[in-house]
Amino acid sequence: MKKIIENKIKFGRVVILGRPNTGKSTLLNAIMSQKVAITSPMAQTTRKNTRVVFENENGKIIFSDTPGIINKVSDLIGKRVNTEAPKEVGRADIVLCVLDISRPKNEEENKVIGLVRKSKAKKILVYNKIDQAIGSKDHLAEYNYLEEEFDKVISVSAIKEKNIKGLINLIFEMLPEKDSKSTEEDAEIMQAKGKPVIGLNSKDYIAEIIREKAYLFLRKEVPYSVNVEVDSVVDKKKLILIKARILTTADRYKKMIIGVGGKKIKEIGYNARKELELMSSRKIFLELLVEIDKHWAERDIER
Ligand SMILES: Nc1nc2c(ncn2[C@@H]2O[C@H](COP(=O)(O)OP(=O)(O)OP(=O)(O)O)[C@@H](O)[C@H]2O)c(=O)[nH]1
Ligand SMILES: [Mg+2]
Repeated sequence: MKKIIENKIKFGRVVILGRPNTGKSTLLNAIMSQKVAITSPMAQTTRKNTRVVFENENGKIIFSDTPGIINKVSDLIGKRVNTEAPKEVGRADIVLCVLDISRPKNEEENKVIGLVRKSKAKKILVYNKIDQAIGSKDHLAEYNYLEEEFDKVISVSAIKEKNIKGLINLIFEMLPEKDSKSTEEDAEIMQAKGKPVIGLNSKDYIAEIIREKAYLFLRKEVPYSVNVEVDSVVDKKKLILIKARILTTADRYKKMIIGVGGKKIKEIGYNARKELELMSSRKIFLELLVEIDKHWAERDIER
């Protein structure tokens, strides 16, 4: 009983930072126990900051998943994506800096560390992929020196959902007991809008699922040429009819996305449909076209 009285309900903002591919989006999905962000082995899979509300008996947290920051980018989208994480850090109560300790450290980490250093928020260093960081793949010793810049350090496996509860408890412990009315209100507004249970009512979410499958089945630079637009979602009672287009910037990419005899696009469409059916428990018909649109990146920047 005493513990409950002592435990004040807390509200806070937590921003997840890290270089690309460290498992930030996988970690957010593990925290939320559902898929709220797409993931893939390609860098900068996440293109925009994604905010969701986590709630338990200790309070509510607005988590922001950010795209991984890359040191040198020349393309339009990469440049725009690189500006996302810095925008989010200012209002954070806590920043989580996610590291992939199964991969050697290199200078790519420095930009993220620089951003963390500038932040006035409390700081947690998260060693991720401990399931994979074994034997010659254990690079923990290369990252250890960073610990002194952080308030706390924790090891997790986002994919195996190891120590996720420990991380959530640590976050609640570290959240300041300050007046957090605006965070509380923002969390309520987001929850009223139906987040994090984003579903088929969200064209953006469907587009993300399709983009994820394109990332999984396409290689090299092709995924970076891709954007997905969902034109319509119609409930036909027996099934849901979704019309969507994969946009790409060049004819050679379009050919690769379609594949020999349409094999690739079928694979992408099949896997997107299966996932959307599983999520919605409805039958889905997905009409997926590939189109050349040289200017989608410019439009994306203006948004
Ligand atoms: N073995 C292992 N793989 C993981 C773990 N967490 C994430 N991954 C994998 O690492 C890859 C990148 O994961 P993401 O969650 O997309 O990484 P991210 O940091 O969000 O990347 P960007 O959005 O590109 O910045 C995916 O293939 C994940 O399945 C983990 O704990 N263990
Ligand atoms: Mg991501």
